[in-house]
Amino acid sequence: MSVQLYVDMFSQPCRSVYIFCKKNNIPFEFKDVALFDGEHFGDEFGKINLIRKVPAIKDGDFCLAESIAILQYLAEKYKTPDFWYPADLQKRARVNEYMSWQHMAIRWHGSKMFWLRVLIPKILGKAVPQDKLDAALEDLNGSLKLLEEKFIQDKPFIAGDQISLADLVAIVEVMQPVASGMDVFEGRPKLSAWRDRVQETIGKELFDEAHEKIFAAKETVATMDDSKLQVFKPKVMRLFL
Ligand SMILES: N[C@@H](CCC(=O)N[C@@H](CS)C(=O)NCC(=O)O)C(=O)O
Repeated sequence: MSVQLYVDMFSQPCRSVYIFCKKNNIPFEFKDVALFDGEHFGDEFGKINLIRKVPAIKDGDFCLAESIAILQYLAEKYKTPDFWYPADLQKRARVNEYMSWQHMAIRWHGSKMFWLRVLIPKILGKAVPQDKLDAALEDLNGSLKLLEEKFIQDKPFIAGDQISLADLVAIVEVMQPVASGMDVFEGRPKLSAWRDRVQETIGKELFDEAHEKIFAAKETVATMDDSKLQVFKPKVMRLFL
């Protein structure tokens, strides 16, 4: 029986799980959960993940949330090539180190940039104040610097010579501000070369397919009915402004 994958491809962690399954020929059933239609608040999804966030999976009777836990579960269940989640204690720890750090760093700062540049102006009907954008940029720059200097260093990939879950988790987050129209690679040759290696290893076709929806997001949001996004307003005001 194949795994049911509950995802919305706007979402970075959904893209990492999707790419991982495709790249490793893990059989799955794609279950689209349209976040902007509030489908994650419905009864059906509530039975899969009470946290009401994507991604989530259902494997037989077993439901699992949280992209990192899902990636680790799939890597172990399907015995994917060792480099994804190395058995070697210290290599695995290096992968875990990145995956533990990224939630409140690249993920938070890259997402915030996307919300401030694409979604919030649409929700509020006006541009975000420049000081908020400047502060968010400073945070994102700080995280990107750490990604380069602490995690990539002079290695081809985060855990060494081969791609791992850490690179996959990293690239989908780095692409989120890019989809808002920012070139985060400009002036960062180390990050650009790493991005090229990760893209090449994943395969450009799969990489582009997984990112198609987020790269169309600016246009999708611009033409979206304003009222549709108002449900996010209280959360946005609390988190980002
Ligand atoms: N830590 C979670 C984060 C999941 C998450 O934040 N998902 C977002 C999309 S990127 C979501 O479902 N948001 C819906 C909401 O907050 O209403 C993971 O890695 O899976």
